[in-house]
Amino acid sequence: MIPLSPRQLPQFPAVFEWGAATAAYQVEGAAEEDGKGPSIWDAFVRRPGAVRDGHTGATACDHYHRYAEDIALMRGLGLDAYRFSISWPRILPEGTGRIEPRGLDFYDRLVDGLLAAGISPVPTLFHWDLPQALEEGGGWLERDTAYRLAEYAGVVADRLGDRVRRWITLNEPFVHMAFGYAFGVHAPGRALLTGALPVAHHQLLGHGLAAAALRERGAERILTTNNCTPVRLLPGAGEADRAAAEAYDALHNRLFNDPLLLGRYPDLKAYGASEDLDGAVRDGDLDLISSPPLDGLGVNYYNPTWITAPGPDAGLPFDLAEPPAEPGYERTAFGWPVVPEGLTELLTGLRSRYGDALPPITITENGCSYPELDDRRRIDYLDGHVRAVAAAIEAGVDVRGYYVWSLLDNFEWAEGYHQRFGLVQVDFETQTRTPRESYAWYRDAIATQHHG
Ligand code: IFM
Repeated sequence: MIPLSPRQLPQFPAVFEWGAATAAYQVEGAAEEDGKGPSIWDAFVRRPGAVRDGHTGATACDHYHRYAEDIALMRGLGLDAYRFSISWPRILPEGTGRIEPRGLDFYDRLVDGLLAAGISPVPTLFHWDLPQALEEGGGWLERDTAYRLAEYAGVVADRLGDRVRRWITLNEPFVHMAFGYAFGVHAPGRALLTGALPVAHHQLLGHGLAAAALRERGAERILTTNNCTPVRLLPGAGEADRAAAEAYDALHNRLFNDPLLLGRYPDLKAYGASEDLDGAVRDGDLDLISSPPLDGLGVNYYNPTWITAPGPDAGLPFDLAEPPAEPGYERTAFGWPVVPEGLTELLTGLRSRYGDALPPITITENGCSYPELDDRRRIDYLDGHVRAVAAAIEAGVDVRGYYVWSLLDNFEWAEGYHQRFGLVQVDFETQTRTPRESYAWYRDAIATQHHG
C-alpha cells in the first residue's frame, strides 16, 4: 500500500514533540577510547555465539566521532528532540568513584551541538551498558547498584544539568531483566528465570534514587521508559490461556508501571514470588520509587504479544505464541507483526488502568527493521503508528511526543548489524550515511505539523 502523504496526517497539538532515538552502545563505537571502561556489552559480545556473526559494538556507527554529521542529519529532519543514552562506563570507568572527564566532554559537545541546532537533548541514563566492574560485584542483582546509578546521575547532572532539563532514568528495565538476567540472550547473559526478579526492584530503586539526585540538581522533568505490549489471546482461548495472559501482563506491563505509578507491585504469585520479591523490597523503597510522581512516562511500542497456557516444560506460567493466521499481519524483517492499532489499544489501556495516576506519555521508541533504501514499508509502518497515536489522543490519552527508533541503522544487540531500524542507512564498512525514503517522509511529516 502506498501511504497517504504526510499532509493528510491528523494535526497534532502544537506542543507535541517529534523526535528520534538511539542508544550509546548501539551507535557510539569508540569502545576503548578516551578512558572509557568496559561495559557488560563489551564483555558479552566476546562470548562465542552470543551475537549473530560475532558482530560487536566496538565501532558501531562511530557516532562518538561523527556526532556533528549526525546532528546535521537530525537538523535536516527538523527534529524537536533527540533521545540518546549516556554510556555510564565512559563517565565512571569502574562504575563508581573515579570520573573520566573526557567522557563528560563528549556529552558536553553533543548537548551543545544539539542546542545549537535547535534540538532538545533528552538523555537516558541507563540503556543496558552497565559498567563491567559493577557486574563483577553482582550487577543489578545487588541493591548497591541502585546507589551507584544515583551517584552517576549526580555526576552527569552536575556537568550537563545547566542545559539538559529533561532526563530518562531507565530504558526498558523489563527487557533488560528478562533478556539479560532471566533468559541470558543479552548481557550480562545470566539465565536465572524467576531468580531475575530482584533485578526489577533494584532498577526501580535506582530510578527513585537517581531521580532524587537529578531533582536536587534542578531537573525539570523526569521520565522512565517502559516497553509495553498489549497482551492478546488466540481464537478459542480458554480459562488457562486467560490466566497465562494475566500472568504475562503482570510481568511485562505491570511489574514496572505499577510500582512507579501506584507504589505497589502487582500480584506475582504465578511466578512463585513473595510480596517483597524474596526480600529485595525494604521499607520505604516503594515510596522512593513512586514519589514524587514521574513527570512523564516513556512508552516504547513495537507489537502486541500473543500468549497461551504453558506447556508441560515451560518453567514459567505462560507460553509465547505466534500471531493467529487470520487476519494475517505484515511482518518486519525481524519477523515482528505490524499492528498499528495495538498502539492505540495500549495507550487507551494504560489510561483505563492507571486513570489520573498516569502522567503524560511520550512514545520514546517506535519503529521497524527493513533493509531497503526505498523503504515504503517503513513509511507505511510509521504512518500507521502515528495515526494510532492520534487516535489515542482523540480518545483522551495525554500523549506529548513521538520518537522514531531509530535515527541510524545500528547495533541491534544479539542480532548485530542484521536488523536495520534507521531512517538513515549506515554502511558499516565506510560509515557512509544515506537517508532512506522514510527520512524524507518523516521530514515532510514534521514540517507539515510545524508549518501546517
Ligand atoms: O534496539 C532496541 C532498543 O535498544 C530498545 N528498544 C527496542 C529496540 C529494537 O529492538
